[in-house]
This record gives sequence, C-alpha cells and structure tokens, in this order.
Amino acid sequence: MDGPALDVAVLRRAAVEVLRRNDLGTATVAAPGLYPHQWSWDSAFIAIGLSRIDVPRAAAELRSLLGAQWSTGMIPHIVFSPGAADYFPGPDRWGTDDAPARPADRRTSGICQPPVHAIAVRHILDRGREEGGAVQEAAEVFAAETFDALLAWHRWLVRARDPDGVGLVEIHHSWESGFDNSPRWDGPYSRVVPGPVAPFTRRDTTHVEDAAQRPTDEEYRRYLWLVDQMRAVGFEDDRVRESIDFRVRDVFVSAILAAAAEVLADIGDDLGRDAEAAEQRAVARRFRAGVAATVDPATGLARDWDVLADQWVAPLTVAGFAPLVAGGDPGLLTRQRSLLLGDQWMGHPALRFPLPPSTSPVSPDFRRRTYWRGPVWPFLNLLLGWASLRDSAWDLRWVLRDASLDQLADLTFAEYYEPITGEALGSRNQSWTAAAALEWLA
Ligand code: 2M8
Repeated sequence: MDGPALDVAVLRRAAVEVLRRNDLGTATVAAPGLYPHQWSWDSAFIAIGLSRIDVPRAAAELRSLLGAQWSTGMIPHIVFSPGAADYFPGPDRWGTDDAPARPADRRTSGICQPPVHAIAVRHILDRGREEGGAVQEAAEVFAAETFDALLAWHRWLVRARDPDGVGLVEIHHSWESGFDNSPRWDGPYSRVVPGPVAPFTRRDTTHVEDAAQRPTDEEYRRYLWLVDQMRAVGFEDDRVRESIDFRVRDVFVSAILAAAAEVLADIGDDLGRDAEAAEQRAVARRFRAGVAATVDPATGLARDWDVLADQWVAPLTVAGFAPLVAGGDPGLLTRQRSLLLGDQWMGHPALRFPLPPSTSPVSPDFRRRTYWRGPVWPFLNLLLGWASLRDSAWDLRWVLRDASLDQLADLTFAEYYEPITGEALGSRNQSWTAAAALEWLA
C-alpha cells in the first residue's frame, strides 16, 4: 500500500501550523476539540518540538506548566484553560479547589503524569546553545530558573510514590500512566468495584469519528470513582495511598523518572549544583535498578506490579520496553532492542509501518483501533528514538525515524494510528504529534 510521499518542507510547515493554531499564548492545548487544556507530559513533548522553531516559546510552555506546580512538588496532569469548558471531567468534577496543596491561581486536576519534563528542559538548553547569543542566554536562565522546580517534582515522586524505596513509582489512577485504557490496567481495574458515582456526560466521544476508539463508560465509571476517592481525602498523598482502590507500581513511569533524573543531574553539573546532581544520579540508579528487576525472564519484557493484589501485571504492551527508556545494563538493552525490532513488535509482517504498536499484534489483548490497546502513538516513538540516540543504538534509531516520518507524511497529525492499515485515528492536529514531526525532521 502506498501512502503520501514525504515532502520534508511541507511536513515541517504543516507541523508548525498545527502548533501555531493550538497555541493559547504561553500554553498549548493538547489537541483542538478533544483536549482543550494543557496536559503535563504533552506539554513537555510540545516544548521539545517548539525548541526547534522558537526556543523562548518552548521555555514559556514549561514555565506556564510549572506555574501550576503543587506545593508538594507534584506537577498536575491537567492545567485547565479558564475559557474552555468542553472537556470532561473539568475542574469542578475534580474538586481540587479545596485541596491544601493546590496552586493559588490556577485550576488543575489532582493527579500527575510521567515526568518527562527535565528531558524537555535539556532539549531547550541544547537548542539555545546551538543558536548562541540572546537565545542561548535565555535558555541558560530558563534552565537555572526551573532546576529547583524539577528537583522538587522528582523529590515528590521519590518521597510520595516510592516510600518503600523499591525503585518503582506507584500510580493511583491509570490517567497517571498516560496509557489510560491499556490492557496493563485491566487486571487492577477488574478489582476496583466502583461505589455510586454522580451522573456524568462524557465529551470525549463527541470529538472522535467512532466512540469505540475511546474507553468505555464502564472504564469511565472506574476513572471517576478513583477521582471521588482522592477528592474525599483532599488529594493528600498519604491519605490517598491509604484509601485508594488502585495502586500499581508503573514500570514505564519509573523508567522515565530514571532517564529524567540522569538528565537533571547533567543540568545540575552545568549549574554547579553538585550535591543535587549527585542526588539525582542516585535516583536514576535506584529507578533503573527497580525497572530492570521487573523483567520477566520468560518474555524479556518489563512488568508493572499490582500492590493491592500483590501480583505482576504482564500483558504484552510497549511499556514492557521500559528498560530502553531507563537505560542501563547493555546486555539487557541489546536483548530488548532485538525483541522490539523482531516479528512480535516492529518487525511484525502485517504492520503498515515498522513502528511499535501499543499492544503487540500477537497478544489476545490487541485491538487495532482502540486508543491504548493497539494503535501506534507517534510521541512514544520519539521518546524511544531519544533514548536510542542517548545510547547510540543506531539500528533502532534509524528505523524509528524513517518509519515515523513516513507515517507522519499524511499530515493528519493524528493522536494515534491503526498499526495494520496506517489509518489516522482519535484526534487530528494533536500537538505532540506535530512536535514529534518537528523533532524527527531535525
Ligand atoms: C489522554 O488522556 C486524557 C486524560 O488524561 C483523556 O483521555 O481525556 C492520554 O492519551 C494521555 O496520555 C494524554 O496526555 C492526554 C492528552 O493528549 O490524552
């Protein structure tokens, strides 16, 4: 099947245009329509893309996100745009206005998302240094100014989400993973029995062509039940951990923390913050070890741990490649790379492009059109590509780059893609997809 030919200049122009249209000024909506607010990890990938076209604007993106940081150090997963009401659950349903740790002047959700932010700051600093002059100066000031906020964020994750020191970040809602309805969460959610949940009207299903691409109402009922549980205890960390029905050690979030802590340590070196750099290197080591210890010898994939059920969670999802993001033991990474490039994943003969589907096509859980149950997510490929550049894993890097650019040549900037046909699914003009295109083009 032939797709549109890649025209680099056209793709670049179109990607810039998507980010321009989604720009609220100092924050970018995750997507027009479906996601009219600023999302935490989207905003980090958006900043990476923006740093290729406008370093100060990229810095502004993260500055505005960090402006909504909670006093505990948590970066909230959504910062609500005051003017946009067409998203459910909005700030009233979250009920964070009375949470003691919330920021004074912004309305936000009460949970977090994967900590990719230090990686984005590094990109801004590197692009600034390449440009030199006033842009470099602004980037250096920005890195110095955000260092303590990122430190507080990582420290919160370590303290509040890994209190037992196992080297894995515990999540309390699948929205915290960013992989909202992945088969990873089917086991843990099967044990969540929602109590009464106030009536709700979803908005997400009105923004996609086919509601079957989105999570089900049953899934939403559980999502909201967990929000209600957190709200009942004022979103206070210890009380949430003691009362919530969903507690999973998320291996992919943990891998991102490991990678980001190493990056923050490097930034700390540049700033002469030696003690903090050493501390972040220790965090990176702890979480890399935590991630590596989850690898299932039978499949070679990393696993999540369901704390309440005291058992592994191990469907065949792309999160199993968490060690490739965390970095570490070269033997483990080589084995994982050959698995990822092999015929159960990127090398599966039926795939439209050799890119990792969110669930392996050989898994009984694979659903080719449903959100996090099978489709290919471009921003995730960028993250894997970044890690392969870091580790000089050129074989993987070039396949990811070439296939990503071929996929993105359709100019839809889809939220996710059907792995077998390559059809665009979910939202169109998704900001982090456009950002991924800009970064790959560079
Ligand atoms: C999706 O999640 C939101 C809830 O956070 C939703 O479905 O309403 C996920 O893909 C998440 O990873 C992403 O950050 C967000 C915005 O793109 O959308």
